[in-house]
Amino acid sequence: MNRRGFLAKGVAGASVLGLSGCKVLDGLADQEGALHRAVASANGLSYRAQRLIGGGHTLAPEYAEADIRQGQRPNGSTNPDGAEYLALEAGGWAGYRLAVKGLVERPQSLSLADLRAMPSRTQITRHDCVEGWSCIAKWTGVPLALVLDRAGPQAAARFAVFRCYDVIEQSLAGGILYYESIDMIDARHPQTILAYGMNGADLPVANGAPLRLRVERQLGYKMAKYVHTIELAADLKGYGEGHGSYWADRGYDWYAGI
Ligand SMILES: Nc1nc2c(c(=O)[nH]1)N[C@H]1C(S)=C(S)[C@@H](COP(=O)(O)O)O[C@H]1N2
Ligand SMILES: [Mo]
Repeated sequence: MNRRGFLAKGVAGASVLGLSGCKVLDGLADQEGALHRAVASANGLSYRAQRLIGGGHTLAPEYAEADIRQGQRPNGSTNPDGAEYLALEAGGWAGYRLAVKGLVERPQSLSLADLRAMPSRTQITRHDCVEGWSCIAKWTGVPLALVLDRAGPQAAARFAVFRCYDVIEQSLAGGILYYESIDMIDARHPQTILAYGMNGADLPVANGAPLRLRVERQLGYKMAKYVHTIELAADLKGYGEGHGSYWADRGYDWYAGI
C-alpha cells in the first residue's frame, strides 16, 4: 500500500470511531468482539503511521495563560487511600521516592527535591479525556528524558511502564493498581514531563500528587497519576493482563494518539 492509501485507511477508521460515540466504548470493553478487533487493527495502523511518517518529534499545541478557563477537572482516582500513600502525604512527601528500574544501567531512587533540582519545563496544554471533556492547564515538571538519562536505558528498552499508588478497581483477587506505558519515542519527547506542579502551585492530590506523567500527544488516560515507579521493559507482557495499561487491559487503545 502506498503512503496515501495507508493514511486514507487510518482516517476512515478514525471517523467511524467519531460517529459511533459511546457504543464504541461499550463494544471495546469486549476484548473478543469483532468491533474490538477492527479498532485494535486500526489503532495499530495509526500507531505505525504516526511512527513511520516521522511524527515522533512534532509538538502538541501549547496555549497562553488566558486560555486557562477553569481548574483541571479531576478524573479517575482522585484520593488514593493506601496506607503507604497516606503516610507519604501526611509527611508532606518528604519520604517519597521515585524508583527508576528495569532495563537501566543505574537504577535510581529520586526524592521530590532531587526531581525539582533538575531542569524543569512548564507547558500549557489541553488535556482530552476519552469521556468527552477537555481542560487547558499549566504543567511544571522535569522532562522524562532527563530522568531516563540519569538511569541510562539499556539498548533493549522499548517501553517505559509507570506504576501508580491508586487501586482503581477491587477484584475478587484484591485491589488492581493503575498502570500505564509509552514507547521510548514518546518517553523522550520534549513535552513528556513528570509533573509536580499545576497552574502555578504544587500538584494537588486530586490531580496526581506528588508526581504524574504528562504525555501531551495522547489522551488523558495515558497520563498516569500517583507514579511511584518507572520500569523500562522490552515488552509489556509481564504487566497486568499484558496489554500495557489498566485501560488497555479493558479494551481501550494502548496508543491513544491525538
Ligand atoms: N493513577 C491514575 N492515573 C490516571 C487515572 C487514574 O484513575 N489513576 N485516570 C486517567 C484519566 S482517564 C484521566 S482523564 C486523567 C485525569 O487527570 P486529572 O484528574 O488531572 O484531570 O488521569 C489519568 N491518569
Ligand atoms: Mo480520561
